Amino acid sequence: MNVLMSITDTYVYPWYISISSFALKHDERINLVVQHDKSLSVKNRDFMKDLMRPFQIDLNFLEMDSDILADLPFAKLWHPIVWYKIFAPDHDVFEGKPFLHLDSDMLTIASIKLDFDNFLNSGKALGAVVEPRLHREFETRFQPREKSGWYFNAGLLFINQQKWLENGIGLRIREVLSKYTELRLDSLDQDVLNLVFMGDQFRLNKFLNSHNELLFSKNLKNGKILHFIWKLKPWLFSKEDKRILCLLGVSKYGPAFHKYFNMETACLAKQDKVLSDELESIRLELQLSPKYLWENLTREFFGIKRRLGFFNIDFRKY
Ligand SMILES: [Mn+2]
Repeated sequence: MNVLMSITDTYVYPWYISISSFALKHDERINLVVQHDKSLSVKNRDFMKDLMRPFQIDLNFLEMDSDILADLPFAKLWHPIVWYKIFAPDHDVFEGKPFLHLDSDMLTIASIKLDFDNFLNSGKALGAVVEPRLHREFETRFQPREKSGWYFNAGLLFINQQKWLENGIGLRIREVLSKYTELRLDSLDQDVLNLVFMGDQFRLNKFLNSHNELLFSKNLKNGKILHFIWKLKPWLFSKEDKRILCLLGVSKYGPAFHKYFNMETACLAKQDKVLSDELESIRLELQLSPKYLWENLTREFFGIKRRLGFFNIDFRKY
């Protein structure tokens, strides 16, 4: 299984949760490539290698050159890491073999078997999960072709690199990035991909990318991979974030969310001191088995209170 992820220094911690939970729930050996630039230090790269030792993961790094954005003024307004995943297939990442792209804000909560066969047989360059929340909005904003149609979330993607190159997707991405000057602030790369594909993508099982916003719907019961979309990331919660969440009207998720996540967990990605203390504790725990790591650390990272459980998901089983 070939997996691609992109991160910066501030995402080492959630990245670890994402890939370790994925590895523990997926029994094939993982060939992992992490895309990064200068925003991921050598020290952290070494640390990530240490973290991966207990797992069936071969970790390699692909340092991206931010010059790929040089002729795209709009793209340069955001951190280059936003765009790296959409330019990845233009690099020889996995010797032309199909691969999975995984965001670093995803938690694999049930056993998964990722079957690429149907996707490859479809002849499509991209496989993704529908994003119903934004679909209607996308239609009005970008007026895609009549017949086409469904907006996808770009957190988990199947990529057929050969088809991607054959169809000149990289060039079309550049065209879109030159044409549009204003995209949704929180869905930049996702909007670009949707504009390029316009519905011409393979539809993956929705449970492979269950949004945390659906935490309280039936979907999560069958969810396999939970995606902490937008700002609803437990490791980013600070008092200010909570205030913003309320202002933006997503507070309806608040009370139930509070019940399962400890909202007082320090903002780990933002507070270096806390982050380094936590990382040090992981180092110590590394002497223990992956099962132990999952059993103890993952739960704690997400602030899930043991006594409360997590709907029908029994963390003790993992
Ligand atoms: Mn994400």
